[in-house]
Amino acid sequence: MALKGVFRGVIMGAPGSGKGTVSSRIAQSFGLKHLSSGDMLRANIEAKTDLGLLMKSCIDQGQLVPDDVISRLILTSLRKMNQSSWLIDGFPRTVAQAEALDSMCDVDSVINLDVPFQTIRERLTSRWVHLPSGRVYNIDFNPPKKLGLDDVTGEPLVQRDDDSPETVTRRLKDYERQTQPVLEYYRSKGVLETFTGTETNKIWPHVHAFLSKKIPGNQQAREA
Ligand code: G5P
Ligand code: MG
Repeated sequence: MALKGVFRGVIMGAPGSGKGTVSSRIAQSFGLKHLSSGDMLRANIEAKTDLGLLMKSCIDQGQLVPDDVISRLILTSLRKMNQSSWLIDGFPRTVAQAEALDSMCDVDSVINLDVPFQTIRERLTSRWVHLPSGRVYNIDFNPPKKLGLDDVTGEPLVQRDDDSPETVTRRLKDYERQTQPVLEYYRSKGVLETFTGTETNKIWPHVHAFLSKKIPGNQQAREA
């Protein structure tokens, strides 16, 4: 059910298309809460929770975790945010997950980042992440101030186990097979908005302009 004054968004796109990068800009500009399914799973692995231990090999190999596991994790977090505006990154990734989300609430907009696979392959080999916060760097695009260290905490950055070239190939194939039908699902509901390009800095002003029209006026949008 739609809630007046509250924005509920999803950001989609192939692995490495820039969902995390664009989400943090959206969260900063529009004051939305950002929920990343991948960051939540990696936080569980890092904390060695039962869920993390169970899902680690699946994630490292670039396979999707079971629909019921991820749906429970995300919907539980969303319920705690009841009156807030939010943006989910990385969920839903199958039609079954989209239906689970629909059973809880309507989504106002789905932003789809459409980036060529060759561009993605090049990006992911030079991605470095700060696991506790989910902050993402790239040696060419947005390097950390000090090589190998997080800008905010100074803690070490790591490369994700699922960013090896073979695993990236598998993730891109799975995306085509399992996640592209979700785009169709949202297109048929009239909430899908696609942004195509090879550079986040060129895509971002269009995303900003689009959301400025969609997000209720009580959230002050900062300049793109
Ligand atoms: P995740 O964590 O959701 P993916 O595979 O969907 O992982 P990923 O890899 O996190 O997505 P992204 O967030 O789309 O990519 O991209 P990003 O990190 O912002 O950008 C990628 C790199 O490019 C970064 O280094 C960034 O700095 C750089 N970059 C950005 N823009 C530019 C640019 O313009 N130019 C250049 N040169 N570089 C740029 O999911 C991980 C795993 O968790 C499980 C699955 O196992 C999944 O594989 N999982 C789920 N399983 C089932 N269902 C779900 N819903 C699941 N969600 C997660
Ligand atoms: Mg991400």
